[in-house]
Amino acid sequence: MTNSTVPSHGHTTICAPATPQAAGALAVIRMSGPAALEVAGKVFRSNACPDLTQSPGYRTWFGTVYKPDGEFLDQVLLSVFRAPHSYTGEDSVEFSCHGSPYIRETLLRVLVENGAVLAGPGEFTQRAFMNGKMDLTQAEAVADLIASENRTTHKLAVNQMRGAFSRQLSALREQLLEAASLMELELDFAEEDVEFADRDTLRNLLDRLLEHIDELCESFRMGNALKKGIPVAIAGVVNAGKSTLLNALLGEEKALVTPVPGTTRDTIEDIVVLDGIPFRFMDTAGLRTIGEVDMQSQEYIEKLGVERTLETIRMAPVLLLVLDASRPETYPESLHLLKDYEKEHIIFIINKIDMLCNKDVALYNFKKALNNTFVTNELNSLINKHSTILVSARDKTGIDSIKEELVHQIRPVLNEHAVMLTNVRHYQELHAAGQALRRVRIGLDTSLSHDLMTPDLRLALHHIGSIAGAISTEDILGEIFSRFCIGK
Ligand SMILES: Nc1nc2c(ncn2[C@@H]2O[C@H](COP(=O)(O)OP(=O)(O)OP(=O)(O)O)[C@@H](O)[C@H]2O)c(=O)[nH]1
Ligand SMILES: [Mg+2]
Repeated sequence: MTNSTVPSHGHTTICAPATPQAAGALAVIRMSGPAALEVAGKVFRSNACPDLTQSPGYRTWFGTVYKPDGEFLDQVLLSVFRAPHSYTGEDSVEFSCHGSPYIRETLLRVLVENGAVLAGPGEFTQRAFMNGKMDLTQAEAVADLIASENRTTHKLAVNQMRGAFSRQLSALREQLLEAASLMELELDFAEEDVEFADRDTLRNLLDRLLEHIDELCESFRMGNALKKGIPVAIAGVVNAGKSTLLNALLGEEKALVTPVPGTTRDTIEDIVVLDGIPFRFMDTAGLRTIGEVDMQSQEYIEKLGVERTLETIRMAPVLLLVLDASRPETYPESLHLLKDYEKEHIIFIINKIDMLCNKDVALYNFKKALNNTFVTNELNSLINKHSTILVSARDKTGIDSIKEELVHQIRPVLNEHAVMLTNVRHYQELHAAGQALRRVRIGLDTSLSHDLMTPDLRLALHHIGSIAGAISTEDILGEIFSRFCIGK
């Protein structure tokens, strides 16, 4: 279904508070729709503007709001926006009133009594989308912008809102259309056995498209992680000082620390923003091998903790592997973890360094354990790629180095992509488009006739079109806009 078949919402005039439902210095109430100026004019009096319906756009008027019984309610500023030069593309007004819950509620009630209806979540933005003020990715970015809590998520939302992703989608769509027209041209003349489209040209075009789509999909791994903070798993053998390290990184005593091995059973986490990047540090249960155990036993609980740890390590893009410098005999067990989990970002933390007189011994033991665990090639890549930091979590030494290293490793990943996918819907559509295109690509290599490949090409176009909302259903729009706050 295309935009035009989705029922227009423009026939009603909607109103809603745009500021939080709490007392404050000021509150903003916005109203949008064909009767916005007429309804506002019924409750607002201003000597400077006796007839609001005649007001030009981009004007702010000072005046008074009266209740239907003629009683004074508040002195307000009223901003006027005329269609199409408003957020929604419709005639709109914004009341800046005093931030009393009573004034806000009463003003809203008066507007409703005069013909406006209360807006649903995201309805202003949905109207902006319907009226062609923005595409769906930009509308979704508005919600992300409102939710952004740090420099990185703010920047991602702003980029998307300004159309960086939309432009990439347009480029993809154009290339897809080019491929489709090349194929359909051949299809038209199929009976005459003429091959118009040069299959090499088509092949190159598809390769470029796939490369672009894959790069965008790849960016989702970090983009998605960024929204809730990039997960950083703190893992290692029991009693290595993982919880102490978490507390030192957070600057608060969040996790329980005791000398008893196996203290942490559940994953404990919190977010720290480092140089504008949110990291979600996750303390885990210490690793230890536990065989078959009785479900009623204490060990069974520990076993569940270890299983949860392994899952946390699996999903986190960054791993802080904590080694206990006072127990070098546990290094092989910790390092063994790296055989099962291939990670781009690992930082080796040699903890409890305060217990050793000679720090070089810690490094020597570590290198020896690495040597014994890995064959040369693996070892070289491990040592070259990942850094080792000597730490005393107890004395809080080396903590800043860990933070610096995290930013140093992650910043380039964030800068690597011109556009970073953060929205699961966009990822799913792009992934599906990529799969369809890959089938076309295989078809080209196996000399499949074009008429068998065009449905997949059309399918890819459909998925790309869905992202920006050129093709959308009411269900999808409902799902997207219901997540917005009221008044946006
Ligand atoms: N000397 C010294 N002791 C430390 C250091 N870090 C942690 N410890 C001690 O080591 C013991 C275990 O610390 P935890 O932080 O609970 O260790 P953990 O790895 O979370 O342990 P589990 O949750 O049981 O796996 C506690 O007695 C800590 O005080 C350190 O840097 N130096
Ligand atoms: Mg612990």
